[in-house]
Amino acid sequence: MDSIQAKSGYPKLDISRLSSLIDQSGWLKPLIFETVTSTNDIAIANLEFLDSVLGIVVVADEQTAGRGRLDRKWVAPAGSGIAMSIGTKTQNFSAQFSAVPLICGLAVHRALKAFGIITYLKWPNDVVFINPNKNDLRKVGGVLVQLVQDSFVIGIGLNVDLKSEDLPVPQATSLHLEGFEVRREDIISKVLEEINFLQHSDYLWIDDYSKVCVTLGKKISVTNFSDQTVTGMAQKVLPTGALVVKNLENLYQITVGDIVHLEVESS
Ligand code: BT5
Repeated sequence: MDSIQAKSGYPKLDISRLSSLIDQSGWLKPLIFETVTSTNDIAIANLEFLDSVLGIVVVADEQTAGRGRLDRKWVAPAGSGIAMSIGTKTQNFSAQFSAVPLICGLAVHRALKAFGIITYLKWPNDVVFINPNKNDLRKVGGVLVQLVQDSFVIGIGLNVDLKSEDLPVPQATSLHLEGFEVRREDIISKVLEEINFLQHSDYLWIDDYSKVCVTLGKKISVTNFSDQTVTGMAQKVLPTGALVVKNLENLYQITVGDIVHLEVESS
């Protein structure tokens, strides 16, 4: 399987190796595909497995309709990165829905750190590198969590081998472009291990999340679904996952929205 090239020129997933790595995790049923619309869609269609297993994980080489939040798109050529979705009952998670994207972003951060790769988190769900020369953020991954009846479907996208000519947006990057070469199967396995650890434990995720969250301490502007914009200082993250933003008039708890950092990043 390893030697076969995906149609984009990126290597295909090594399905037998990936299956055996996932089997070792002991709690997940793997569903691995060449092409799907969105791994979240396939996970949602297979949630009935959760009557007999603790979790399912859907992995695909290619998504034809990968999704971000708010109907945005997640775009990546076949084989260039990780597209995976985990389905698990909400009762397996000690945190509530609005905190799950943050915890899973932290799981990606922790998994990459195990390979010597230091990433940061932009509230709520972006996994980023800080470019020390230009003081800007480059997005390497994102998390999309859906609540479907009594289950969470946790979608994770990560650019691994993506080359510069295939970048979907200028502010994107990949592990390869940042100088790291790691096999996708190994990263997937580590991310699953971290999610399993974080979902069950009483681990105080907020402290660790806050240490790597580039949004905290920054002057930001955030726009919610109703197009209301709040500008202020991002102060802290609450156990609900909400971001506390303070300005001269008020203290706001933001649970959903897009953040614009109004100052340059410090490295
Ligand atoms: C996210 O949304 O960042 C969540 C992305 C989750 C993708 C995974 S892949 C597996 C699973 N199945 C799915 O269908 N989805 C999940 P958001 O914060 O809304 O960011 C979306 C924005 O990121 C887009 O509007 C683009 O600007 C940018 N973008 C799209 N593709 C990208 C990529 N490959 N790398 C970096 N940025 C990208």
